Amino acid sequence: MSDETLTPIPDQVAAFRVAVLAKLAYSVGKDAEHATEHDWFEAVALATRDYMVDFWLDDERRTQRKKQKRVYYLSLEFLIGRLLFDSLSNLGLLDIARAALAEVDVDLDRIRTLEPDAALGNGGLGRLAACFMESMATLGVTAHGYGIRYEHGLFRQAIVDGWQQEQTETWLDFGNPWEFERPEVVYAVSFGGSVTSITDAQGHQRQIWQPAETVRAVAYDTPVVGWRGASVNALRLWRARATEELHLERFNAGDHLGAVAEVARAESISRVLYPADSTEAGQELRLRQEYFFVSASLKDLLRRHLSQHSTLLNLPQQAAIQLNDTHPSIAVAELMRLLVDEHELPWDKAWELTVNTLSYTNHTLLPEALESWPVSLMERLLPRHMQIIYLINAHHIDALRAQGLHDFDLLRSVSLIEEGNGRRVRMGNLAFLGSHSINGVSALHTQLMRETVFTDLHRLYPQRINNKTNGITFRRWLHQANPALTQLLREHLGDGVLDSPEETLPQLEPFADKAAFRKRFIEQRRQSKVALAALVQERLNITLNPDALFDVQVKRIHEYKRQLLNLLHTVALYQAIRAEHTTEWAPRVKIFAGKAAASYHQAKLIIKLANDVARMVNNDPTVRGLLKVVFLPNYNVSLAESIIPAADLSEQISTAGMEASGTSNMKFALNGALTIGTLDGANVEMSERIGLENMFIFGLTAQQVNVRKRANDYNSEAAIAASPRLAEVLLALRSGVFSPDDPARYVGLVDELTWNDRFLVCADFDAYWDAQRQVENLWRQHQRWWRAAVLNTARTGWFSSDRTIREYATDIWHALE
Ligand code: 26V
Repeated sequence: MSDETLTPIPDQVAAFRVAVLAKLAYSVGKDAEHATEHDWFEAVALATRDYMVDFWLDDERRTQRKKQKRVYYLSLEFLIGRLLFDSLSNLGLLDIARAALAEVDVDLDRIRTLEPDAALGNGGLGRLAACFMESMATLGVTAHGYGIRYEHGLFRQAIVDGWQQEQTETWLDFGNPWEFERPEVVYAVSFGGSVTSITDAQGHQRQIWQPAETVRAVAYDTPVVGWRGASVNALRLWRARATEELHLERFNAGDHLGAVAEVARAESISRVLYPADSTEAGQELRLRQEYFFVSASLKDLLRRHLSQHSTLLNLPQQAAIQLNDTHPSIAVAELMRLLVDEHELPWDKAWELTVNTLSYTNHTLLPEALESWPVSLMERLLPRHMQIIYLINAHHIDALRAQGLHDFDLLRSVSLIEEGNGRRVRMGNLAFLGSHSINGVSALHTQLMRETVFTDLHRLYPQRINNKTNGITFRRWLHQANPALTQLLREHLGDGVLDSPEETLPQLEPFADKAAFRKRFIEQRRQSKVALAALVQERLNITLNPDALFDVQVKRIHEYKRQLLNLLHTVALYQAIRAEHTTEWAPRVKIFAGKAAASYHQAKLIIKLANDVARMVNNDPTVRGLLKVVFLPNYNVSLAESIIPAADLSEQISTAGMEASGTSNMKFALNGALTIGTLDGANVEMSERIGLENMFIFGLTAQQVNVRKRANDYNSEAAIAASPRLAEVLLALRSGVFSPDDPARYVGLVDELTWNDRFLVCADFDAYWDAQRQVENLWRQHQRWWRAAVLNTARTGWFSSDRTIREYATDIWHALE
């Protein structure tokens, strides 16, 4: 985007140029003649950071002076992506920087691409945390993000012979110009050992934890600036270090390897992001990561609180701690431990402060993603916390009995401990009990939380569950990702659209009926499609027709997201195009991208299928250019920024009831893509605002899915028998048409669909096929399509994360004056 100073003021340009050259000389140690492009990137980032620091220090002073309430956002993931344009554009420096660099023959848009894409997250949950950080800074909510400074973010995905291969991600190789290391902000975090009970001088029973192992958590701060420099907050990420550089005693005793191994063991905590977003929980290192960052963060925020207030009794008035999913939910026990054991508060007081300070967001109902830890592991790693959890549980169950609730099934379901094969701690229940607010991320998801995972807890605490429908930051997903559309909106709606899109975007509606405006709208889309086609040509050597319908599904590969349904449709379309020469097919490009968890075999097979189908379709001359299939490797934030503005059709086709919200659905609609989707997650609220007539909604509803599953009355074999088209697709897959090198490759997959179609792919296939024909119908009625596209943009303002954050700040945090 170009910022509001259309002609940058010469003084500011000169000042920026001088600042960059100074950084190049004194921080990078190069002169302009010998600087590499990367040196320039670093110098520009460092100069930009300086602009933020002044605001930042001011804000901190103001927060202290006014004793403003602070929000602490605890998240194991922050999928922030590149920060250069975020920062420049929010500071109003984008055009100034571009002009300043041009004077020294450096192309800002080129050096932008040298910044590594910080992938400290898996997908939606991590990206949401990043959007929230930006919105909190924009709204002037005093906030601190807390997480882990992973040395390696989410793996890089290479596609080798059609299969996903994971490669180590190395975003820190050239250092990180945005962060401030804070060697003086360091906390000891301990594990293991035992707990002894003593009676202190006052005659109080006290529990003393004697840990076996201690690591250090060192802080690294990244400033996050809001739109128009509104305010600057810090993202504080912890790095694990060994307590002593080398365990000297062991080293001196001759155990050289053992000494090094201990260092490695400590530092492995912040080594790598867990790359699974639903399975593979339950590993010790993961629990160590969770406790490590929670403990350091809580100690840090209590220290800050006590430095400003002399008491902890007003903690809930001065601090709100939001738990992003259950990953930080050990915070319930750790805060209790700190308050009771270290600050010597009575248990009941500590519990009241804990509940009133903490709140928890749930992001998934998938049973395999609901965290629980074996009691035995907890006891070994966090013995004092296990005691505290037992105690919380006992108080809780006693209170229920005192209220006359004796129903065994009820008590069992709301307990923190799951009995049965190996006892486990249910982290969802722990987070629920320890929080005053529990929120879902879309209306449907929140309702399903009440009806499924938390039915009984909800009955006991009917006020706690509330909804906060997700949002996205328009600065990144409109201004930065789509400068051409942003410019068009500014021309027609004025600059207010940049500041208050929620109020301003609806004024776009009348333009949907104006042919001249639609023409401009179509032109900007075409530009983005040409740019994406160039990227595809360069990376995959596949030629795309920018006038074809770009049909896009990009997100983590997961069975419930049903990339497979899209691929079955792709194959059906391919067969139809070959067979039905008389039908007029609209040229279409199917674009897929997304990573699969390394251990998720079925998801990896789906990637292979996409590549097999692509190879077959793209090389078949009888397709006559009517269909192309593309799988773009290594989906990340930057790639999303290129793909989303170029999409005509957005695929949001999860099995109803399974996608908590979705956020790419909002990004696509904002950029004017039409959605084909199920009534799932935030699609429901999108359809209420955008209008069913401007979307392609199909398939079973969550309620219908539920009925079929519960009554066990779904028979996919019958669904296949009733759909000759689907049967033909499955037959082709089964017989190896797409895998001549290994004809049996997809037999298992087809069997699964036939006998155990857990995600109701076959049940929805015909409805999906029909919806896709409606897509083509509308696409052919050019002007009607683009009218709907404009209306999608006009009606998506509500999905700004500013709106979401305003709701959190008002209803949960009480943090906006
Ligand atoms: C779970 C686990 C467990 C094993 C280790 C690593 C790991 C990482 C993440 C998760 C939970 C993933 C939950 C999640 O990403 N939910 C998504 O949240 C989005 C933001 O609310 C929402 O839009 C998506 O619909 C939802 O799937």
